[in-house]
Amino acid sequence: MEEQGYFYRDTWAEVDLDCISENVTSVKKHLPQQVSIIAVVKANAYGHGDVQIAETALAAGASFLAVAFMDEAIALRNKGIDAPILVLGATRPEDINMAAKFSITLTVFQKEWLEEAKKHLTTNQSVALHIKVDTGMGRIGVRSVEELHTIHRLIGEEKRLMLEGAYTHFATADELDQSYFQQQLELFETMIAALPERPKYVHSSNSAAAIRFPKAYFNAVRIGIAMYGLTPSLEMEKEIPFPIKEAFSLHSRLVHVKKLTKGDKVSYGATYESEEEEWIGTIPIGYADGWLRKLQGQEVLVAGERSPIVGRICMDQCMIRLPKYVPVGTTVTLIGKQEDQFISVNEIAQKLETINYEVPCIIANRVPRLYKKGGKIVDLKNDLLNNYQA
Ligand code: PMH
Repeated sequence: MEEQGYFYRDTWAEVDLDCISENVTSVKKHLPQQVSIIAVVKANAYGHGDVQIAETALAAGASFLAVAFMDEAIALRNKGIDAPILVLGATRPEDINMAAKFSITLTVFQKEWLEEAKKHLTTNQSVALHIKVDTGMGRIGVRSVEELHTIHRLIGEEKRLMLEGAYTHFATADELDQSYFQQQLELFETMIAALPERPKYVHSSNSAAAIRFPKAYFNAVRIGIAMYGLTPSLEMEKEIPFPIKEAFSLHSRLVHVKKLTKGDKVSYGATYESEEEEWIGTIPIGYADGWLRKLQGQEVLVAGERSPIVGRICMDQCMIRLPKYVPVGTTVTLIGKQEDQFISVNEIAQKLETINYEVPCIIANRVPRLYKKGGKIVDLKNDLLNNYQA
């Protein structure tokens, strides 16, 4: 984008910040008062926009943020976020001074990491740490009481290191069969009990566990997908006792409309052939925007009706078969609502044979995100704004 808040192509995503806020509020109401919410805003807030989601979540009652990498935490600091931020993933041990500089909480996941990090510590400032316990996710984390004790001792020996938390992550909290979850929870309880003292924050639950398993609350939960209004899995959809509202929608506009006659072809490979007179529209979104070629055949909404994507999806454009003549400039909704029709993130995920988490994440940065509050787009230059106001 040339200028902040301006863009020159009619393809955009809308993120309804009121939905984010309501989802956080609903989760908060569902939890006992002493349980803090850690809003998971990694990967540009699952593609929704890091700082906008962070600010909204904090205003709605989250007290901590979590990201995957220190780069994401520093980006939030540079955008003015001063709430505590936990880096869930591995940070290079030699970068520990950056964590001190930006007041970023790091994850300790192995004793060797901690030994290395301590060697690199040159700052006078302190660094807060959460110990990650691997109870069965098998990704990163401490796997024995012995290692946990060593880590506790190594932290205790260094005044600039502060043990602030301990956590684990469930592999199957969204599945109906609870046996593996139960096993992980029990192991986590054993590991926490083995610590000489309980750190300030003990947390294990993702959205699914925070919705379903009060016994796994400890005193904080890490909420990602539910905050965005998406279900952790189709399996447990029915178990969500409060409404969650999808915040993400995706739109474009017709840039070209034409009538084809029988036998005319559309797109690479000339694989689509019109069977009769057909109105075909072109929209400026393609696989480089994350609208992947596998979405050929997926329907989009035009003038409140479903229209299929026909022919191969190109890098920056794709074609749709219109129900009738529709003028250039008409809004096409690829994800979201039009009149009484709705294309959910889950519908797109199903077509892509993947999970809903992936969908907003893969919509490229090339697609500008517009933010809605009170049903209106905010933070956009006035002359553009008129174009996008519902
Ligand atoms: N905590 C950790 C450590 C995570 O990795 C995630 C999500 C969350 C909390 C939030 O989970 P939720 O979105 O289900 O609420 N991590 C990932 C992941 O690595 N792949 O998909 C989701």
